[in-house]
Amino acid sequence: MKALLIIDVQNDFIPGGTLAVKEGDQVVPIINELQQKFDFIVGTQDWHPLNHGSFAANHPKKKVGEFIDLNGVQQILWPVHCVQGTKGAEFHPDLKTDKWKAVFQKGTNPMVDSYSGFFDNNRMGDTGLSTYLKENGVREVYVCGLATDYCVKFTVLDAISEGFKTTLIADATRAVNIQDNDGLNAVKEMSEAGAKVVLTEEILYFS
Ligand code: VGL
Ligand code: ZN
Repeated sequence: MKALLIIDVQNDFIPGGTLAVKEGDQVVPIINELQQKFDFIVGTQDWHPLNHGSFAANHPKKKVGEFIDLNGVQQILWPVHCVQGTKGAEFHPDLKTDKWKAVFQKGTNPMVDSYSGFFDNNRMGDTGLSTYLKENGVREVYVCGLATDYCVKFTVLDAISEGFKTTLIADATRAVNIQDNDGLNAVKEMSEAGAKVVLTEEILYFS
């Protein structure tokens, strides 16, 4: 069985949010259409406590975009975003969620960031997503959402390493692009790691 993984389509990653991804809102109608083609859909949600170690605000004298060592892992510092229970952490109001089987929350441990929907950045914490998919007979995953160069990328790389046949739906993602080409480089990296890269129209018209 194939599953659609919808990564972090949350208000803080949409223009107007605290960690706005340029054109992040444009993936919403695309992902809504894609959902018609899948019977097994799972969402992920960046879900940080206010004291999360990835927030620049929690490190005196440090600024957004600077790097720190967070418990042995190099960590870029972000603005406060997707705090548990806030509007910014909610899914985009137009995103359809009625068919979703489950939501996996990540980034809940203040000591380590978690870009991937599967594992923490130090690979210690496991959200349970891999086991859940396997228990439900899922062998193939299609990944979309935000952001191409962080949570989508690391979810795709972990999906491959967990043995799933993995497809990136490239036009159903947008990148943070701290450097201009981060999104493109991320797509290249996912492709080189073994992900198939497709466009939404291929799925809508040929599956
Ligand atoms: C994300 C940065 C920090 C993402 C989450 O969803 O791509 N990026 N936290
Ligand atoms: Zn985050």
